[in-house]
Amino acid sequence: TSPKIKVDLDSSTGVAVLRMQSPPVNSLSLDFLTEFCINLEKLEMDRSCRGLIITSTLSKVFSAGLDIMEMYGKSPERCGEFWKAVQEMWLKLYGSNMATIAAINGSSPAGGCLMSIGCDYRIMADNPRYSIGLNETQLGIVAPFWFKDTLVNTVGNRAAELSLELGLLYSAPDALKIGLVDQLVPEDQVLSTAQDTMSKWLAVPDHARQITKSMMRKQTIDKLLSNREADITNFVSFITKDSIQRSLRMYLEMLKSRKA
Ligand code: CO8
Repeated sequence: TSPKIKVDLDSSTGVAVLRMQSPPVNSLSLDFLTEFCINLEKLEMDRSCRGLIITSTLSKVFSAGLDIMEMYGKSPERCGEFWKAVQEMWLKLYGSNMATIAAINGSSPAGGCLMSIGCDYRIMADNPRYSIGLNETQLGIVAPFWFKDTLVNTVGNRAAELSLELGLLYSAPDALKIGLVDQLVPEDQVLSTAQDTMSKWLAVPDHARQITKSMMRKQTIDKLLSNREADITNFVSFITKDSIQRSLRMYLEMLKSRKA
């Protein structure tokens, strides 16, 4: 199978661009997440890499979030393995020593939003058709506490509460208004703006930036680290419930019928 992720590290700037290239929608399957984590780990270990930009090669979609097919009709063992990979992706990204920028050049619901808010900075294409948010409740499922914590850390408690309870997907302009993204730029300038912004982040001495990042994020990360197994058990028992499986099936049918 062809790689779902392509990484280019510019050794002169120390900036890597990670491109998600898994059609049709960069959904986060177990294979995708595994590949993502391996790449992230390699960059993390590479002392010449100081900054990471995450973007998509697909037109219109950054990432559609978790692959719903990984949560539908799968064994509890497989669901557990999948969830562990989702946790790993977030732990690696949220806790990365690199400066990380999401260059959001398309829609970014649910897990795609989690990946974006796991970065240090978000630049989104100024296209009102693109949306971003944690829409889990719309699928009849519940975003786990660490999704919630990451959102609260990004937009504050009130905006997070509204957004999570209603499962809101924000258009790019609305996302900017609540601070879910930091900047909107024309679509063809998303990556170049990310590169320019990265040079500002990398002008700050690494160790000072890293210690500060850790000070801001450590508590949130430790909370999952000390509840990892319980969080997996909780996910598996929730997602394998008949009622939840029915919600997911209805959502999948809605997705398919919306097409045409
Ligand atoms: N997983 C699997 N397949 C998907 C997903 C997905 N997340 N999203 C889209 N697809 C499929 C579609 O069904 C469609 O399949 P097919 O071609 O066979 O009909 C194909 O991908 C293309 O999709 P669209 O035609 O919809 O493409 P568009 O370009 O029109 O739209 C969007 C792209 C905006 C990304 C749209 O596909 C969309 O809104 N997708 C759904 C996104 C979503 O709601 N994701 C939520 C996933 S749940 C999650 O990430 C967190 C779960 C936390 C779990 C907590 C439990 C306790």
